[in-house]
Amino acid sequence: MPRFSRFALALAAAVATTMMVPIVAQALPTTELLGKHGPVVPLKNAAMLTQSKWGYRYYAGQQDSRLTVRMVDRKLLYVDAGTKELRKIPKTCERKSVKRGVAALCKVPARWHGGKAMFLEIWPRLGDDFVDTSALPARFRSWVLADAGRDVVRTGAGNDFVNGAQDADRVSGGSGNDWLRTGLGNDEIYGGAGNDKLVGVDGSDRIHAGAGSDFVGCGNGRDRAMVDRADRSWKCESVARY
Ligand SMILES: [Ca+2]
Ligand SMILES: [Ca+2]
Repeated sequence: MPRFSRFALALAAAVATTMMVPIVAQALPTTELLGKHGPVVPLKNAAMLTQSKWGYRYYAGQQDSRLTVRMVDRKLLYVDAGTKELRKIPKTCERKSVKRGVAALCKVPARWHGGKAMFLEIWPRLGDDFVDTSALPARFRSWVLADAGRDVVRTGAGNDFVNGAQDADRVSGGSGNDWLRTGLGNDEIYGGAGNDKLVGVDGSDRIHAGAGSDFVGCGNGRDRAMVDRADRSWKCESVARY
């Protein structure tokens, strides 16, 4: 076969695969993950931990995760008391037994030594999840996608990102310049110290900007914002100043 035709075939296959993903994803419940090559990875009461080029990524299914990530002996200790099985961990992590749930102790790989920011992506997805990374130092940046469910998320000293997406969530960013977005539902957001971007979107939200020059976007619903002189607010029905 001429080289070009082989290339065109490969390209067509790649396009077909890419196009398949959203179709397959739509047909499946969102509690399942699509593997790299197509097979479905169900995560009923289970979670997975992988390494990405940015850091670590933790995924869980529809159970109510109770995840805490903190530093122990310069390593990252993940404990999820709401998950029964840790299906997969990277080579840099070891499993630890805990009274309730699952745990893994993970090294900080060499590429993130010397204070380089490492991202800890946490996707607890469905369920009423609790995620606490509040004890982490600033070099660790949490990216939490909490999705549906009444979630509680607390992040640490780093510049963190949280998307509460749906339902009533309670999110606090700790120090650092955080971007906290809670989406639908009546949410409560605490920016803490640092220059934060706090966005309530829909529902009647309460937003506490904390210290720093914050942007508070309340959006739809009857919202209440607690701000100081350094902050800007947008579409907040009631604004109280510290
Ligand atoms: Ca933070
Ligand atoms: Ca703040």
